Amino acid sequence: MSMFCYQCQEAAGNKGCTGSAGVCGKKDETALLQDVLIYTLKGVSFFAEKLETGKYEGGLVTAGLFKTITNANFNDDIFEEEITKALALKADLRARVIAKGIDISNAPSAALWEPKYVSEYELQGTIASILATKNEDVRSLRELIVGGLKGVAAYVSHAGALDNFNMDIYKFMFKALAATTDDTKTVDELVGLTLECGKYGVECMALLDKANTDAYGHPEISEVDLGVRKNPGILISGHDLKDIDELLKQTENTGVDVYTHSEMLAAQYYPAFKKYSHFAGNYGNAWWAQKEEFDKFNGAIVMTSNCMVPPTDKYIDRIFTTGETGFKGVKHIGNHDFSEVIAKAKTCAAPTEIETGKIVGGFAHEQVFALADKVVDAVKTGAIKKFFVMAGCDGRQKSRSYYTDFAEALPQDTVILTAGCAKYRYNKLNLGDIGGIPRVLDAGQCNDSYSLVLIALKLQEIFGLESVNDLPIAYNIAWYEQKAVIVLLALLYLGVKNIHLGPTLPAFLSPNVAKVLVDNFGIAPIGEVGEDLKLFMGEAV
Ligand code: FSO
Ligand code: SF4
Repeated sequence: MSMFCYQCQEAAGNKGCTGSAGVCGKKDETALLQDVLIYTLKGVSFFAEKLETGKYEGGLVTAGLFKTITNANFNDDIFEEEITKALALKADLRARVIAKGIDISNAPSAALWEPKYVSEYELQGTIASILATKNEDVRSLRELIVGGLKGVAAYVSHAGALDNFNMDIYKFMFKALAATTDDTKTVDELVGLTLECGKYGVECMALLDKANTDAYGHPEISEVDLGVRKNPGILISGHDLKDIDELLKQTENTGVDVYTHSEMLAAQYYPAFKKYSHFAGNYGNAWWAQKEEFDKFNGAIVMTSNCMVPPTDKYIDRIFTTGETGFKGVKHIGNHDFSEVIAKAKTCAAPTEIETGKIVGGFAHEQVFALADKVVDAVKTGAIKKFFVMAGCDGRQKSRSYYTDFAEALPQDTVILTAGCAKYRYNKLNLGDIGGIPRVLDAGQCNDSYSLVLIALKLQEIFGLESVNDLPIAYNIAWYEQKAVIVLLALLYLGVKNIHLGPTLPAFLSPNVAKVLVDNFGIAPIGEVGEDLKLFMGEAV
């Protein structure tokens, strides 16, 4: 049995990664264990759905789903441990379901699997494989749902780190995961469940937004330095704000500066973090350039979530993981105790400068609402003709230069609304401003796409429009991993139409499922910059 994975945009040949390793560096054995973990969590969910369950069950499913997101965890030992934990929970839930006299005669193999030894885990790979679902439309919808749930899990996990939970989201996870094992579900039912997943996408982004802003205040317009200072540094990447909060506290007065990387750039916009004088700027670019940039950073590096690239020998001894992130041989930090990271940083040279200058961000919902009059005036006077939501992810494929070219080609009377690491394709260009409103408004991380939704809904209200689709907003979204899947499903759930998705449509969309999305939501792939621009600006192509 060899791996088969097609969950991200870089799936080999836009079909799927097979053989000994995926494009992301995930090894065959790891991929099989991930499949078996998901399979086991489906079994857990089959029983959990039938019971009054709590935080433990939801937390375990969330953690497991998050660990299997692209570029989150590459450590086989961790996956074996997670499967063992999930099996123990499953046995317990099963006993509780039986004790209640609930009929389980329709239990799927995922619920009934009870291996005795860890050595049996990998052997289950064939049965747990995505390819075990033979009907390609059913498989496609199942994977769309599981992908969306992984995105939900990531956001729920970051909210949970700040003690924010929502049992309804956990319950939906159980229901949806269990449904992906149910062979009686029709394609229509699975389409319905996919849209319901979008509803919980909105809920989990709202939950995380509340968690982040309650704890750290509302993001505000901020200038972020791209250069370096003279002290040794710690570079923190990923999405977890609780981690950077603790790191900033623990590094105070240590002579070590803290820099953000990739998605952690958004931390620079929060009042609670801006107050620290040792909080330096943002170093580097989107996740995929990390091998070279981490080498040049010289100091300690903390990965709080995906996207992690398998580290090179040049920095493997100074990189650390937290949360659900992991890599064999890389020290994992538990309980937010960063003392080892700080000790390591003190032995390192200061970062090598790779860029200079500043960028501006912090345009999350409250900040944009504060500017609403200015923005509305600009729209009314025609100074702003159109907004382009260009949120999502960046990736290493050359074809992603489309997004830089597209941003550069946009007319001067347009504004880009962005969130996620997709912005690194254009956030350092000099695109100017419109009457003081920057032409790139960065709301923050991919989950802060929620802010973009709130901004759109606010504009709809101000302009008294019936539908969010009547606004002068176009959607040209770049995707890479499963968090982008849940952001997309959330937008579809909110009724947003005509989203362009690139650089390629997901490999896991079968032709029929892709057709459903095209026919009902007007989803379209990207084309050539000039033609796409004409299409978006409403000019004849
Ligand atoms: Fe990027 Fe990676 Fe935020 Fe993703 S760093 S690609 S959608 O994990 O999470 O945007
Ligand atoms: Fe391939 Fe993406 Fe799966 Fe990695 S996560 S194995 S690159 S499809």
